[in-house]
Amino acid sequence: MAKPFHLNTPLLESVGMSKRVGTTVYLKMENSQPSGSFKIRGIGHLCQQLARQSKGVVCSSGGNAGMAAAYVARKMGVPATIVVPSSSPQLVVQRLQDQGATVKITGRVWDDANAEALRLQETEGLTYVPPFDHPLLWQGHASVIAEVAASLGPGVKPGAVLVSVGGGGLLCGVVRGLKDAGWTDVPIVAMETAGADCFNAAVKAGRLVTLDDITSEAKCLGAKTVCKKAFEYSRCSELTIISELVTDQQALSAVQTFLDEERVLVEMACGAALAAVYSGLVRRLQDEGRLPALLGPLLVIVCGGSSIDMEQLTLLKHKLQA
Ligand code: PLV
Repeated sequence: MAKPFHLNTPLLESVGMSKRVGTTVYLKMENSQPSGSFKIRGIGHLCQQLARQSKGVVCSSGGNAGMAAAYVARKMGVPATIVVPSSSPQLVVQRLQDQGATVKITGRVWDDANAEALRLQETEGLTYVPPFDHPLLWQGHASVIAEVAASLGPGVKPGAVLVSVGGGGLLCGVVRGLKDAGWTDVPIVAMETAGADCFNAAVKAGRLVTLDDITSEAKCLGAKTVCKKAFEYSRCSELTIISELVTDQQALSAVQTFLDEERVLVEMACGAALAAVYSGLVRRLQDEGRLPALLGPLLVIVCGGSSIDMEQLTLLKHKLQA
């Protein structure tokens, strides 16, 4: 098999988070991937399988899937077109262009950009790279859990895993990884922000739900419909997937605390998962008996994200904390 594009990222113990939760918290630092997020795992794998002979790839993205596709395409010597909605900040457009990609801005939300990417696949004969809904992506993302298992060593198993959910690709990859490791009894806490909550809406309704709009500032969680596989996993009796929401303010506040305590800047999509610790949600789930009171090590997938810098952080602070 070809050498993967992703790195084996550090697994760090967080003293600050461990103190809050009362058990050891491990951070899987996907922010340190070359493209700035976990997305490169799945997208690198998918492109190695599907884009070798391609005349070009086209990816619809809130930003980070695009960053991964642009990076991988550049390394493979294939042109990349990334379609983003107008809600993606200018800084990510610039970063995509710096990776050598052609950027097209279409529509207001990711679903609009995706329609355009699918059109370009047809009219231009480009290889379509989906951001979250493909078995090859999930297979690639599963490597994150395999690495954690190798880092923790035999006999150590997480008590729970914290992940952010946008379209559900990371969630599906984590489930696959847990299955491969023989860890299907490990509960997953699936985090979204209110206003970008297509997974939570589906879990509550007992069917796939398409949101009217994305009103959260966590734009990279902004798919209107979660992928079918993620929904199916939520109903699978072998798995425990707890779907929870935080507010934009909680996600942003988590981004700031994480920057202060861990010295790492991530975007709000990632802040949604971090907020489960900082807002006391994990403690509440333990009090409610939905997570064990005596919890084994908590694994937080620090999914990362490139749509953030100090200017964007200040802007979000003014917008959300006014
Ligand atoms: N972002 C996708 C989908 O956007 C994208 O195009 O970049 N954390 C970060 C930093 C992300 O960028 C994403 C997805 C997620 C978490 C959620 O991953 P998913 O979509 O696989 O559930 C609309």
